[in-house]
Amino acid sequence: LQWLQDLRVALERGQFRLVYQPKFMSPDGPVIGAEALLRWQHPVHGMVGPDDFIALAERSGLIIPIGAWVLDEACRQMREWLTLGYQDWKIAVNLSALQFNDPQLLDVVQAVLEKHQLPPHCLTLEVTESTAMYDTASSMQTLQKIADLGVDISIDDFGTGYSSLLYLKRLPANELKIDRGFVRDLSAGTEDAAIVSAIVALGRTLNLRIVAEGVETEVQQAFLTSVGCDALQGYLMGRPVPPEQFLQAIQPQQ
Ligand code: G
Ligand code: G
Ligand code: MN
Ligand code: NA
Repeated sequence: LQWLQDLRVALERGQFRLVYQPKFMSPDGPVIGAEALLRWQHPVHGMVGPDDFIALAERSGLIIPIGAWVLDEACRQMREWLTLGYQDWKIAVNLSALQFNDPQLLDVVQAVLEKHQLPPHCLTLEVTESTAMYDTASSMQTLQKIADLGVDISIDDFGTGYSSLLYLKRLPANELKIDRGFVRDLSAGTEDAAIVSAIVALGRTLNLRIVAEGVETEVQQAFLTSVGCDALQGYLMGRPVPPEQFLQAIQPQQ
Protein backbone atom coordinates (compact mmCIF):
# COMPACT_ATOMS: atom_id res chain seq x y z
CA LEU A 1 0.00 0.00 0.00
CA GLN A 2 2.89 2.30 0.72
CA TRP A 3 4.15 1.56 -2.79
CA LEU A 4 0.86 2.62 -4.33
CA GLN A 5 0.96 5.83 -2.32
CA ASP A 6 4.57 6.38 -3.40
CA LEU A 7 3.67 5.72 -7.02
CA ARG A 8 0.96 8.37 -6.86
CA VAL A 9 3.36 11.07 -5.70
CA ALA A 10 6.18 9.93 -7.99
CA LEU A 11 4.60 11.62 -11.00
CA GLU A 12 3.95 14.96 -9.26
CA ARG A 13 7.44 15.01 -7.77
CA GLY A 14 9.14 14.11 -11.04
CA GLN A 15 10.75 10.88 -9.82
CA PHE A 16 10.50 9.03 -13.13
CA ARG A 17 13.43 8.86 -15.51
CA LEU A 18 13.97 7.39 -18.94
CA VAL A 19 17.08 5.54 -19.99
CA TYR A 20 17.78 4.82 -23.64
CA GLN A 21 19.14 1.71 -25.30
CA PRO A 22 20.39 1.95 -28.89
CA LYS A 23 19.11 -0.22 -31.74
CA PHE A 24 21.71 -0.90 -34.41
CA MET A 25 21.31 -1.85 -38.01
CA SER A 26 23.17 -5.14 -38.29
CA PRO A 27 26.00 -5.94 -38.67
CA ASP A 28 28.02 -3.14 -37.08
CA GLY A 29 25.69 -0.77 -38.85
CA PRO A 30 24.60 2.67 -37.76
CA VAL A 31 22.25 3.43 -34.89
CA ILE A 32 18.67 3.44 -36.14
CA GLY A 33 17.17 4.70 -32.93
CA ALA A 34 16.67 3.92 -29.29
CA GLU A 35 14.21 2.26 -26.95
CA ALA A 36 13.10 4.35 -23.99
CA LEU A 37 13.01 2.36 -20.76
CA LEU A 38 11.33 3.64 -17.62
CA ARG A 39 13.06 3.96 -14.25
CA TRP A 40 11.78 5.24 -10.92
CA GLN A 41 14.17 7.20 -8.76
CA HIS A 42 12.57 6.24 -5.45
CA PRO A 43 13.52 8.53 -2.54
CA VAL A 44 14.12 5.56 -0.20
CA HIS A 45 14.66 2.49 -2.37
CA GLY A 46 16.84 4.09 -5.02
CA MET A 47 16.52 3.24 -8.69
CA VAL A 48 13.58 0.89 -9.27
CA GLY A 49 12.99 -0.93 -12.55
CA PRO A 50 9.64 -1.30 -14.31
CA ASP A 51 9.31 -4.99 -13.43
CA ASP A 52 8.83 -3.88 -9.82
CA PHE A 53 6.10 -1.32 -10.40
CA ILE A 54 4.46 -1.63 -13.84
CA ALA A 55 2.05 -4.34 -12.62
CA LEU A 56 0.97 -2.12 -9.74
CA ALA A 57 0.68 0.85 -12.08
CA GLU A 58 -1.56 -1.23 -14.33
CA ARG A 59 -3.80 -2.50 -11.52
CA SER A 60 -4.26 1.00 -10.14
CA GLY A 61 -4.74 2.62 -13.55
CA LEU A 62 -1.78 4.92 -12.87
CA ILE A 63 -0.10 3.50 -15.97
CA ILE A 64 -2.27 5.84 -18.05
CA PRO A 65 -0.77 9.10 -16.72
CA ILE A 66 2.66 7.46 -16.30
CA GLY A 67 2.52 6.20 -19.88
CA ALA A 68 1.56 9.66 -21.09
CA TRP A 69 4.58 11.07 -19.25
CA VAL A 70 6.84 8.46 -20.88
CA LEU A 71 5.54 9.34 -24.34
CA ASP A 72 5.99 13.05 -23.74
CA GLU A 73 9.50 12.75 -22.34
CA ALA A 74 10.65 10.29 -25.03
CA CYS A 75 9.32 12.53 -27.80
CA ARG A 76 10.94 15.58 -26.21
CA GLN A 77 14.26 13.72 -26.24
CA MET A 78 13.76 12.57 -29.83
CA ARG A 79 13.05 16.17 -30.84
CA GLU A 80 16.40 17.15 -29.31
CA TRP A 81 18.24 14.43 -31.27
CA LEU A 82 16.37 15.38 -34.43
CA THR A 83 17.46 18.97 -34.05
CA LEU A 84 21.05 17.75 -33.64
CA GLY A 85 20.73 16.09 -37.04
CA TYR A 86 19.78 12.48 -36.25
CA GLN A 87 16.98 12.59 -38.82
CA ASP A 88 16.65 8.86 -39.39
CA TRP A 89 16.32 7.77 -35.80
CA LYS A 90 13.17 6.41 -34.27
CA ILE A 91 12.36 6.56 -30.60
CA ALA A 92 10.61 3.41 -29.31
CA VAL A 93 8.20 3.56 -26.39
CA ASN A 94 6.72 0.52 -24.63
CA LEU A 95 2.96 0.49 -24.33
CA SER A 96 1.08 -1.44 -21.66
CA ALA A 97 -2.14 -3.34 -22.30
CA LEU A 98 -4.19 -0.75 -20.46
CA GLN A 99 -2.85 2.09 -22.61
CA PHE A 100 -3.50 0.04 -25.70
CA ASN A 101 -7.14 -0.29 -24.68
CA ASP A 102 -7.51 3.37 -23.78
CA PRO A 103 -9.79 5.08 -26.33
CA GLN A 104 -7.84 8.32 -25.74
CA LEU A 105 -4.56 6.84 -26.93
CA LEU A 106 -4.88 8.15 -30.47
CA ASP A 107 -5.43 11.71 -29.21
CA VAL A 108 -2.56 11.41 -26.75
CA VAL A 109 -0.18 10.25 -29.48
CA GLN A 110 -1.32 12.90 -31.92
CA ALA A 111 -1.01 15.65 -29.32
CA VAL A 112 2.48 14.65 -28.25
CA LEU A 113 3.75 14.54 -31.84
CA GLU A 114 2.34 17.98 -32.44
CA LYS A 115 3.69 19.39 -29.19
CA HIS A 116 7.23 18.36 -30.06
CA GLN A 117 6.88 18.90 -33.80
CA LEU A 118 7.93 15.32 -34.36
CA PRO A 119 7.34 13.55 -37.69
CA PRO A 120 5.25 10.42 -36.97
CA HIS A 121 7.87 8.12 -38.51
CA CYS A 122 10.24 9.10 -35.68
CA LEU A 123 8.03 7.31 -33.14
CA THR A 124 7.71 3.57 -32.66
CA LEU A 125 5.19 2.08 -30.24
CA GLU A 126 6.20 -1.32 -28.88
CA VAL A 127 3.29 -3.52 -27.92
CA THR A 128 3.85 -7.03 -26.59
CA GLU A 129 2.42 -9.88 -28.51
CA SER A 130 -0.10 -10.66 -25.77
CA THR A 131 -1.10 -7.01 -25.55
CA ALA A 132 -1.51 -6.74 -29.27
CA MET A 133 -3.48 -9.95 -29.50
CA TYR A 134 -5.82 -8.89 -26.72
CA ASP A 135 -8.55 -8.32 -29.20
CA THR A 136 -11.15 -5.73 -28.75
CA ALA A 137 -12.42 -4.24 -31.96
CA SER A 138 -11.85 -0.74 -30.64
CA SER A 139 -8.23 -1.23 -29.59
CA MET A 140 -7.53 -2.72 -33.01
CA GLN A 141 -9.11 0.35 -34.61
CA THR A 142 -7.09 2.66 -32.40
CA LEU A 143 -3.91 0.89 -33.40
CA GLN A 144 -4.85 1.11 -37.07
CA LYS A 145 -5.47 4.86 -36.78
CA ILE A 146 -2.15 5.37 -35.02
CA ALA A 147 -0.43 3.38 -37.76
CA ASP A 148 -2.27 5.50 -40.35
CA LEU A 149 -0.68 8.59 -38.80
CA GLY A 150 2.66 7.11 -39.88
CA VAL A 151 3.75 5.96 -36.42
CA ASP A 152 5.62 2.64 -36.40
CA ILE A 153 4.12 -0.30 -34.55
CA SER A 154 6.48 -2.93 -33.17
CA ILE A 155 5.49 -6.32 -31.79
CA ASP A 156 7.64 -6.80 -28.70
CA ASP A 157 8.65 -10.07 -27.01
CA PHE A 158 7.61 -11.98 -30.09
CA GLY A 159 7.27 -15.72 -29.60
CA THR A 160 6.22 -15.59 -25.96
CA GLY A 161 2.50 -15.00 -26.45
CA TYR A 162 -0.22 -17.04 -28.02
CA SER A 163 -0.75 -15.27 -31.28
CA SER A 164 -2.72 -16.59 -34.14
CA LEU A 165 -0.90 -15.97 -37.38
CA LEU A 166 -4.11 -14.68 -38.90
CA TYR A 167 -4.19 -12.03 -36.20
CA LEU A 168 -0.55 -11.19 -36.74
CA LYS A 169 -1.30 -10.71 -40.42
CA ARG A 170 -4.05 -8.23 -39.61
CA LEU A 171 -1.96 -6.17 -37.22
CA PRO A 172 -0.74 -2.91 -38.74
CA ALA A 173 2.82 -3.61 -37.59
CA ASN A 174 6.14 -2.53 -39.10
CA GLU A 175 8.51 -4.35 -36.79
CA LEU A 176 8.84 -7.62 -34.93
CA LYS A 177 11.18 -8.06 -31.97
CA ILE A 178 12.41 -11.58 -31.30
CA ASP A 179 12.14 -12.18 -27.58
CA ARG A 180 15.45 -12.39 -25.80
CA GLY A 181 14.47 -15.80 -24.44
CA PHE A 182 15.29 -17.21 -27.89
CA VAL A 183 18.53 -15.24 -28.11
CA ARG A 184 19.99 -16.17 -24.70
CA ASP A 185 21.35 -19.62 -25.61
CA LEU A 186 21.55 -19.03 -29.32
CA SER A 187 24.17 -20.70 -31.49
CA ALA A 188 24.08 -22.51 -34.81
CA GLY A 189 22.37 -25.90 -34.78
CA THR A 190 20.36 -25.37 -31.62
CA GLU A 191 16.59 -25.50 -31.29
CA ASP A 192 16.60 -21.74 -30.64
CA ALA A 193 18.48 -21.26 -33.92
CA ALA A 194 15.70 -23.05 -35.78
CA ILE A 195 13.05 -20.97 -34.02
CA VAL A 196 14.86 -17.70 -34.72
CA SER A 197 15.28 -18.62 -38.40
CA ALA A 198 11.58 -19.41 -38.62
CA ILE A 199 10.62 -16.11 -37.01
CA VAL A 200 12.87 -14.21 -39.42
CA ALA A 201 11.29 -16.02 -42.37
CA LEU A 202 7.81 -15.25 -41.05
CA GLY A 203 8.70 -11.61 -40.54
CA ARG A 204 10.07 -11.39 -44.08
CA THR A 205 6.86 -12.80 -45.49
CA LEU A 206 4.84 -10.22 -43.57
CA ASN A 207 7.19 -7.39 -44.61
CA LEU A 208 8.26 -6.62 -41.07
CA ARG A 209 11.57 -5.19 -39.90
CA ILE A 210 13.08 -7.84 -37.66
CA VAL A 211 14.90 -6.83 -34.50
CA ALA A 212 16.64 -9.21 -32.12
CA GLU A 213 16.84 -8.11 -28.50
CA GLY A 214 19.06 -9.25 -25.66
CA VAL A 215 22.15 -9.66 -27.83
CA GLU A 216 25.02 -10.19 -25.40
CA THR A 217 27.65 -12.20 -27.29
CA GLU A 218 29.49 -12.15 -30.60
CA VAL A 219 28.20 -15.65 -31.33
CA GLN A 220 24.60 -14.46 -31.02
CA GLN A 221 25.35 -11.38 -33.09
CA ALA A 222 26.98 -13.41 -35.87
CA PHE A 223 24.13 -15.90 -36.04
CA LEU A 224 21.39 -13.25 -36.01
CA THR A 225 23.15 -11.36 -38.77
CA SER A 226 23.63 -14.50 -40.84
CA VAL A 227 19.92 -15.36 -40.79
CA GLY A 228 18.99 -11.83 -41.85
CA CYS A 229 17.87 -9.87 -38.80
CA ASP A 230 17.56 -6.22 -39.76
CA ALA A 231 18.52 -4.75 -36.42
CA LEU A 232 20.11 -5.75 -33.15
CA GLN A 233 19.72 -4.53 -29.59
CA GLY A 234 21.52 -5.72 -26.49
CA TYR A 235 24.25 -5.26 -23.93
CA LEU A 236 26.91 -6.28 -26.49
CA MET A 237 26.27 -3.16 -28.56
CA GLY A 238 24.87 -0.86 -25.93
CA ARG A 239 23.29 -0.84 -22.49
CA PRO A 240 20.42 1.44 -21.53
CA VAL A 241 21.92 4.79 -20.45
CA PRO A 242 20.63 8.18 -19.32
CA PRO A 243 20.12 10.62 -22.21
CA GLU A 244 23.15 12.73 -21.34
CA GLN A 245 25.37 9.67 -21.88
CA PHE A 246 23.67 8.36 -25.01
CA LEU A 247 25.61 10.09 -27.79
CA GLN A 248 28.91 9.24 -26.09
CA ALA A 249 27.84 5.61 -25.53
CA ILE A 250 27.12 4.95 -29.20
CA GLN A 251 30.55 6.12 -30.39
CA PRO A 252 32.43 3.13 -31.83
CA GLN A 253 35.03 1.90 -29.32
CA GLN A 254 38.61 2.69 -30.34
O1 G B 1 13.84 -1.61 -18.60
P1 G B 1 13.91 -3.07 -18.34
O2 G B 1 15.14 -3.02 -18.65
O3 G B 1 14.04 -3.41 -16.90
O4 G B 1 12.40 -3.38 -18.66
C1 G B 1 11.67 -4.37 -18.03
C2 G B 1 10.31 -4.48 -18.65
O5 G B 1 9.58 -3.27 -18.46
C3 G B 1 10.33 -4.73 -20.15
O6 G B 1 9.32 -5.71 -20.44
C4 G B 1 9.94 -3.43 -20.75
O7 G B 1 9.22 -3.60 -21.92
C5 G B 1 9.06 -2.83 -19.67
N1 G B 1 9.08 -1.36 -19.74
C6 G B 1 10.15 -0.55 -19.74
N2 G B 1 9.79 0.73 -19.85
C7 G B 1 8.44 0.74 -19.94
C8 G B 1 7.46 1.76 -20.10
O8 G B 1 7.76 2.96 -20.21
N3 G B 1 6.16 1.38 -20.14
C9 G B 1 5.78 0.08 -20.06
N4 G B 1 4.49 -0.20 -20.11
N5 G B 1 6.67 -0.92 -19.92
C10 G B 1 7.98 -0.60 -19.86
O1 G C 1 10.35 -6.36 -23.00
P1 G C 1 11.29 -5.35 -23.49
O2 G C 1 11.94 -5.77 -24.74
O3 G C 1 10.76 -3.98 -23.64
O4 G C 1 12.45 -5.32 -22.44
C1 G C 1 13.59 -4.61 -22.51
C2 G C 1 14.36 -5.13 -21.32
O5 G C 1 15.48 -5.89 -21.75
C3 G C 1 14.87 -4.07 -20.43
O6 G C 1 14.74 -4.58 -19.14
C4 G C 1 16.34 -4.00 -20.80
O7 G C 1 17.11 -3.49 -19.74
C5 G C 1 16.62 -5.46 -21.05
N1 G C 1 17.76 -5.73 -21.90
C6 G C 1 18.23 -5.00 -22.93
N2 G C 1 19.30 -5.56 -23.50
C7 G C 1 19.54 -6.70 -22.81
C8 G C 1 20.53 -7.73 -22.93
O8 G C 1 21.41 -7.73 -23.78
N3 G C 1 20.42 -8.75 -22.04
C9 G C 1 19.46 -8.81 -21.08
N4 G C 1 19.46 -9.85 -20.25
N5 G C 1 18.52 -7.86 -20.95
C10 G C 1 18.56 -6.82 -21.80
MN1 MN D 1 10.43 -3.28 -25.56
NA1 NA E 1 10.99 -7.44 -25.35
